[in-house]
Amino acid sequence: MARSPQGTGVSMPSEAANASNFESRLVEVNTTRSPEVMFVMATAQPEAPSRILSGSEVEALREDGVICAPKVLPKAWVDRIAIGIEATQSAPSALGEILSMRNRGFSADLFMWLQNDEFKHIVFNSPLARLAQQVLDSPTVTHWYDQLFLKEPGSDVPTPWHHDLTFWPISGDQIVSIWIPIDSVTSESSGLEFIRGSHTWPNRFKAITPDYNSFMVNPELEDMPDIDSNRDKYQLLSWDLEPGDVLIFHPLTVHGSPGNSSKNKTRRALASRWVGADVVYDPKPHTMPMPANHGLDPGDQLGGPIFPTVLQGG
Ligand SMILES: O=C(O)CCC(=O)C(=O)O
Repeated sequence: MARSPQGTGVSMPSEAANASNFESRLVEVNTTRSPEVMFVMATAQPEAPSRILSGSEVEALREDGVICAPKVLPKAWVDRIAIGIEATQSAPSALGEILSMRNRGFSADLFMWLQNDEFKHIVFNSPLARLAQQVLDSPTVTHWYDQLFLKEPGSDVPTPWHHDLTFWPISGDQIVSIWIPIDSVTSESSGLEFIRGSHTWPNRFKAITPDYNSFMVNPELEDMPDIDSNRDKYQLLSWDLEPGDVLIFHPLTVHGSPGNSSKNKTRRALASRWVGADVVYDPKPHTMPMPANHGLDPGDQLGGPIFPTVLQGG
């Protein structure tokens, strides 16, 4: 399946207006409900997953930088995420409007839990915090942010090869993403692909978004190599998934996905991102702007009402 070519020579639309719009809209995210969030933090009771991860799954994540964990999320939570996505789709945030390319069947949104009670409930009470806890090796489990990736049937929007850490104004080792499909997913319907072991590479690549947002591109970082023209040189991992299965991956594991070439299968997915106690706020140029009023200074441990610590010490 053809993807947009990556790497040196890719022509990235230089859209200064789009970029500054991107920055200003993210800080507009509604953070006025902080006192309420502090209360929910104090009463959070995350459920257990359908099963705990096996020792070999945790070990494979450490070795490969990604695992597929089948049958870990109870159906009730998958259904709840679907309800949240529907609400986000009918009332996207200002940022969601910017990130989505609806005319090409692609919708995205970020920090949905700050706007949407369904996602708030998912952050504080779903099994996601406990799943993260199993792999973070940290006394605390803190929610970083949530993100929607939806590709309608026929969407020609690939997710370019990238790793996540260079998008983010944080640093530390204890960071994990859980990617949760709401629909069954195959490579035809935009299944994610990962390069096995790439989380150990020393490279730090430019952050390329699906809309090639120029705000995010740090000229000091490396271009992603042209993976699609050299697929036989890499160990690529991908899985067919059913609702209830999740992918768990390291923030430096290189990954991407093609457009959705299926004729009738929408591909809805929630990326739920979590950090442990060693992760600090580390603002850098060309990284994702943060919602206003997070209250953190450079070097502060990630936490507070915008980045709630959902599990403390077990
Ligand atoms: O769903 C996708 O296509 C991209 C997901 C992704 O890149 C991520 O969750 O980091």
